[in-house]
Amino acid sequence: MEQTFIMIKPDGVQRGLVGEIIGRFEKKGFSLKGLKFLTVDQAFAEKHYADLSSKPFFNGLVEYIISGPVVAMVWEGKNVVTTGRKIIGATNPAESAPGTIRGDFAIDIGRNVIHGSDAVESARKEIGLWFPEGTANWSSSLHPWIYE
Ligand code: RTP
Repeated sequence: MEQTFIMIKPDGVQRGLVGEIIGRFEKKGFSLKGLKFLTVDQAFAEKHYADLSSKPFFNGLVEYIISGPVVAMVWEGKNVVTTGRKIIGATNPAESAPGTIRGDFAIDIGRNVIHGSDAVESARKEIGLWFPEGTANWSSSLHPWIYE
């Protein structure tokens, strides 16, 4: 089954949105496969955002991500990468729809609360970076009530 990497950024943690965000993924029916609470250093943040290293906002983005603890998660389910991005909402909260996480809880693009992998291949890379030890191996007994 498909997996995605989701990170609650330092602003989401500081604002007490961890339970709310986990609840949205759980209530949708996705399964939690990995979860850790940690503060990353500059080298790690630069690796995570390596694809954006040429962007003018890169240094500010790295500074923001290392400014406090984050919640790193792996969620699993059918189409979880695409659906996860829909639950999260558009990158710029000015354009994210109400009902999405960013639409409901964020205003500025540089404080947009949460990250979600943008493709199956980047999810695989990000999960490998954040969870080199691997993820939990379990299957929800609710599957027959979520999938036909
Ligand atoms: P994310 O990786 O965090 O899920 O975000 P995304 O794919 O929706 O957006 P991406 O273009 O990959 O940008 C990564 C993060 O960089 C910050 N950003 N700031 N100041 C700016 O113009 C700007 N643009 C992007 C955001 O925190 C964005 O989530």
